[in-house]
Amino acid sequence: MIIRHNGLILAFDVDWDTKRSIVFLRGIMDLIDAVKVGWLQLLNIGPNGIKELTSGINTYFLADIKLGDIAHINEYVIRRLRDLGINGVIMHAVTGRENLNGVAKLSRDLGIDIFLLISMSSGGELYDLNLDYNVKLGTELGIAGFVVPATKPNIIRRVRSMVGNNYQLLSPGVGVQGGKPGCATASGADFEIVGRSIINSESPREVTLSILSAIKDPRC
Ligand code: FNU
Repeated sequence: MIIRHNGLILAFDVDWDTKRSIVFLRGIMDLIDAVKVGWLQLLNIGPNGIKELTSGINTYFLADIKLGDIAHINEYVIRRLRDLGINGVIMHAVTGRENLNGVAKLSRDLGIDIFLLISMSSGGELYDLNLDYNVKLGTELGIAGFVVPATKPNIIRRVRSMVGNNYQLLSPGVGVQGGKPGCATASGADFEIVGRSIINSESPREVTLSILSAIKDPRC
């Protein structure tokens, strides 16, 4: 479970080296509840670099590799990510129960949270056609929560109404992709995930603060 102080997760989509990454993160760590890393880090600083980040910054690290393979590969990846200091992982729902069952159990045993991707901020029409099925699948697997798009507030509301308060809903698509800051949490998400609006800004701290005020006092 991600502890909610501010309701904001940073999508840390950068190809920077670990030193620059750590300096940047230290500048806004008090404003965000988790750091989402993924392919950019894996392909640039690699697993050792990720380990340096998770050791250097005291926060919740969410790996967004949208994992979606057969069971034994999924399980290998989860174990490796755990060794790298990762706390939670985003997985595709589309691979289905047989590929997710074992990994869901393994993750609980290892203390890793699984967040199931069940609707995408752009496209993803096959997901949206099967929303109820995938939500039910997630609740039966015993995962930590779901990824739901800020660009589709009706879907956030629908998923929240289906799962109650027992699951955390993480919502990307805020800012550059069109979601208005504050409106995903106002629709029922626990966290908004924001990347480029913060990272590419001249003053990341100010932008982050303005997103936090929108989350606190949404105008949707
Ligand atoms: P930003 N992301 C997304 N849509 O954008 N994990 C999804 O449906 C999804 C995601 C991630 O637009 C995306 O990979 F499931 O710069 C990126 O890291 O704010 C982040 O959310 C959005 O970044």
